[in-house]
Amino acid sequence: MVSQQTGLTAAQKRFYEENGYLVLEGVFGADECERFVEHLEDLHTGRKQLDGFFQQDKYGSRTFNQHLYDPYVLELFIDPRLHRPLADCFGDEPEGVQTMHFYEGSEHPFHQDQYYLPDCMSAWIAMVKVDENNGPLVVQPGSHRRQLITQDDVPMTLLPGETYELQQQNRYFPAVEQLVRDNGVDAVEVMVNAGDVILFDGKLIHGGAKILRPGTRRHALACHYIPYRSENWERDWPRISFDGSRRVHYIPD
Ligand SMILES: O=C(O)CCC(=O)C(=O)O
Repeated sequence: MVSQQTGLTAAQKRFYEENGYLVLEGVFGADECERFVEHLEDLHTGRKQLDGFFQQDKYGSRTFNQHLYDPYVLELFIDPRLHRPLADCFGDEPEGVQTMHFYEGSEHPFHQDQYYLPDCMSAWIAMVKVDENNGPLVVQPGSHRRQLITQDDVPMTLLPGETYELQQQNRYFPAVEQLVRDNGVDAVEVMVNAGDVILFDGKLIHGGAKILRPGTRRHALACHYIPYRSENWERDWPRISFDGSRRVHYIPD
């Protein structure tokens, strides 16, 4: 059953503004999720070939920006059912900029997506039931209204001999951990069903919770968007509108 084609209700908006995240239930149907999982598993095992397909073993097995070479992922990324909810959160037209498909829970340490992608927010689509067994998202409610750690605070520029992974492990993640403690609010794990979507603010502190049953599949497509008016875009990936049009650079009106 298709729902959430329209915008957020006043209560949903209030919850999102206060907590920095919101679960939209049943946005995608069970059949859609099953077909998508089958597609991803076929690619994973090599039963299906697709030019450009590659998987990274980074925070679990995942793909990066698959929408750039896989029409199936692109279709979900700019699915009309996500359009109004995202526009309501932004107060502006959303443009899709990045996708990550996770085959497994990530156990990704706490972070804020706007450290990497300024101005962004996410629609995280659960393709299977996600609970403590396969590693749900864990969020610190309200942290989007507190400090955002930026690259001015923790420079991305590598020190001599430092790799990106070490920069993250030794400098960025500890800074976020400190902020979690300073914010002093308990983090919550967000359990969802297949077809549910978690919308969350790019300033919200979140990560991948501990996986109780390692090796369990946890198919989820994390979609990242920025507002149309955002001038903060320095990458050469396209900004994709919900009508499918693309632009690479911000061009002032
Ligand atoms: O799916 C996860 O476990 C983590 C996702 C995440 O951190 C993100 O989408 O920014």
